[in-house]
Amino acid sequence: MRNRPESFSTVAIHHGYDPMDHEGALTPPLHLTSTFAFETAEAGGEMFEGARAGHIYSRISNPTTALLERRIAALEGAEAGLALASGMGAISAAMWTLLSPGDEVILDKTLYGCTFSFMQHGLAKFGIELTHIDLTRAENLEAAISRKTKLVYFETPANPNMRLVDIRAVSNIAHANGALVVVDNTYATPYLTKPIEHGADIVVHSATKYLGGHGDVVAGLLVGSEDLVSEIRHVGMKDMTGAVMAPFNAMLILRGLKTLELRMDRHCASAMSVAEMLARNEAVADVHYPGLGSFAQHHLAKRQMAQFGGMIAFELKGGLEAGIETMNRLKLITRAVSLGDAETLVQHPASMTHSTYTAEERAAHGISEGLVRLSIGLEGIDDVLDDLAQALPRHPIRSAA
Ligand code: 7XF
Repeated sequence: MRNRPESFSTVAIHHGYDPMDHEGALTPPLHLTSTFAFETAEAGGEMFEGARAGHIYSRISNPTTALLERRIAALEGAEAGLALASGMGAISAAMWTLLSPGDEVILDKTLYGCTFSFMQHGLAKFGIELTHIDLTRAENLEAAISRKTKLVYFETPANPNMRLVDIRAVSNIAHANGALVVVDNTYATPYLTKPIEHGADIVVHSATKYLGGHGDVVAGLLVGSEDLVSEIRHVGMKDMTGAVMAPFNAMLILRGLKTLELRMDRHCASAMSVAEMLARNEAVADVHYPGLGSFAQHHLAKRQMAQFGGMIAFELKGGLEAGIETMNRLKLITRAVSLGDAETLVQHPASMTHSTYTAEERAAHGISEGLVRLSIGLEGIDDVLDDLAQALPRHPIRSAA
């Protein structure tokens, strides 16, 4: 017997499925069924009571989504997983389940636009108190946390400005004060960071991104302990949001996971090349990429991430106007929101993904108006570099010295 754990790709390809249990089918069957037959009336009643295992109805569970749930849990190093209709479905189902009026949530300053909006305008409407602090300095949490703090929530790297949060340091402080830690791991994926191993309680994903990987599905996942995930399944997903993942979408995510490691290796290597090229370009004022030595949290990135990811944010010396002009000159790189696809995508957070913030809120939350976001895809790197080079404002390239 092996005495080492299976490698990431092996888990992503095989975990939780034996073809011999399914007439030899190499690919897991797609269970397109809304409901499941009970052998007897008593058996059905027992399943509803929780006294007997089995599938009841596909808003609660389904064999195809259940396989995906086992796989994402194994990849994240968690006890259990849950598949939901979208990343926002995962986030909202978790929050509705875990919070009550009067509770406080402490959040990092920078969050994806609709997450910010859900918290600020959704949760706040129901008497939940939201406190944004700069979690890039864990000591800020020590000062802000109190008995009413139920949960600490952040993204690392954060969308769109790439800020990192030290998961271990924040989790230690949160747990010492009785609060749960929820991490959005969409940018890193479990291939680069496993937040549960650093102390997080729940990890949420927009599986629309790297996990699916092909830009053809909107989906969400979350993982955590058996108890928390079961509660979120039966309260947040089943009753409060109904944000259940369709079995067909689970099949697409299962397919995407098989190549996650290969794709992430390529995304990371190409993003490093692009970040270095941008950092050398005279027209560029700032490049935010955790792999660059100049990145303020480069040391944390090396400690917490296996590689530095496929996302880059940058600002031009010419500011917003130069950024928009550059975006419009791109020929191969596609102007589109979303990320983690085979295609390299470019978007302008202030007017697109983060337009849910007011201009004042963006300023207060560290999202500058001129920021341009790149999701580096899987094309030949020279083609991506050439496209960027022809689109950037014409300035002499800085000498290497
Ligand atoms: O509900 P979705 O599957 O779109 O996921 C929401 C979501 C949650 N967390 C993070 C870190 C995300 O980036 C997203 C979706 N972000 C896309 C983007 O930033 O381009 C959405 C396009 S408006």
